[in-house]
Amino acid sequence: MDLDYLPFHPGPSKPSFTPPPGAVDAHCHVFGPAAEFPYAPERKYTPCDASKAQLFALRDYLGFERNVIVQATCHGKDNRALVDALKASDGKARGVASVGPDITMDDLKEMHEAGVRGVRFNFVKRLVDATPKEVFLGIAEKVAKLDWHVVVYFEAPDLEGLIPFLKSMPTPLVVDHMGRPDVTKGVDHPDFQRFVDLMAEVPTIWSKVSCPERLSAEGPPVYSDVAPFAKKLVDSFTDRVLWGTDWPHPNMKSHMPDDGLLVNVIPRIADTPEKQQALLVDNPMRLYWG
Ligand code: 0GY
Repeated sequence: MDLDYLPFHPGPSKPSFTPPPGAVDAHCHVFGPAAEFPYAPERKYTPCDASKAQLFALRDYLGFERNVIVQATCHGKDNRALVDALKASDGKARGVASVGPDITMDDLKEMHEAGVRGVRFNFVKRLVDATPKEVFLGIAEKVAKLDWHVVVYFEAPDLEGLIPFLKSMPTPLVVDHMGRPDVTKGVDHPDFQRFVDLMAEVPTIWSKVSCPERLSAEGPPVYSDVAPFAKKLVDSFTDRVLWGTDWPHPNMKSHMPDDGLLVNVIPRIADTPEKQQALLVDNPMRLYWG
C-alpha cells in the first residue's frame, strides 16, 4: 500500500436512509487481495486490499442487494479479481472491465458469461497513460455486438474536447461521477450546463450521480455542496442515472468517507420514492440485468 494511501472506513455507520428492496450499488471496486490477484505493474497507486467478501458484507450492511463492480486502474487490464468476484456473487453482481485492443470476441463472451456488461475508458491523467481514441472506438465496436455499454471517466475540463468522441460511441455511455464538476462554480455554471446539455441532446448518455466525497469542498457529513448537481441530473434525467458508493474509495486524500453517510445523501438527491426506485433499482436493473 502507498504510504499516503487511506484505507476504507473500518466501521461505517448504519445509514438512516433505507434503500428500496432490490437496490444496486452501481459503482464499487474490489482490490486484490494482492497475494491472489497482483496489482498491475503499470498502476499509478497501490491500494489496501479490499476483497469481494468485504464488499458483499458492506452491501448487506448498507441495505443493498446487488453490486456493479468496476475494474479499477490499479488492476490495469487484468480483470481476474473482478471476474472472480462476479462468479462468487451468486448472480448479485455485474461488472465493467478494462480491456485492450487485442481483446477477442471469445474473451469478451467469456467475461459476459461471468457477468461483465461494459468496458471502462479512463481519461483521468493521474490514473492512466493515454489511450488513442481510435483504440477505444475499436473496442466499443466489439462490445457493441454483445449489447454492452461504455463507462467513461474524465474530469470536467476535458469534457468539451471529448464531446465529438462521446457522441461517436456506438453503445450507451455511462459517465462516472457526473463528469467531475467543480462544485465551487455552482450548478448554473456553463461548465456543468455543458454536461446537462450533452445528456439532453444524446438520449443514450447516462450519469452516475456518485462521489460527493471526491467533489465536495465542504466535506462530510452532508456534502451539501454536491447535492444540487446530482439532484439536477436526477430530476432532469430520472431514467438515466445510477448511484454507487465507490467503495473502497481509491485515492481519497482529504478524508475517508463513512459509507453510511454516503447512503444518507441519496434522499437529498432523489427526493421522492419514485426517483429513488428509478435511481437505485429500475435503472441499474435495466442496464445490467436486462
Ligand atoms: C473511482 C475513482 C478513482 C479511481 C479509479 O479505477 C480507478 O483507479 O476509478 C479516482 O481516483 O478518482 O471511480 O474509483
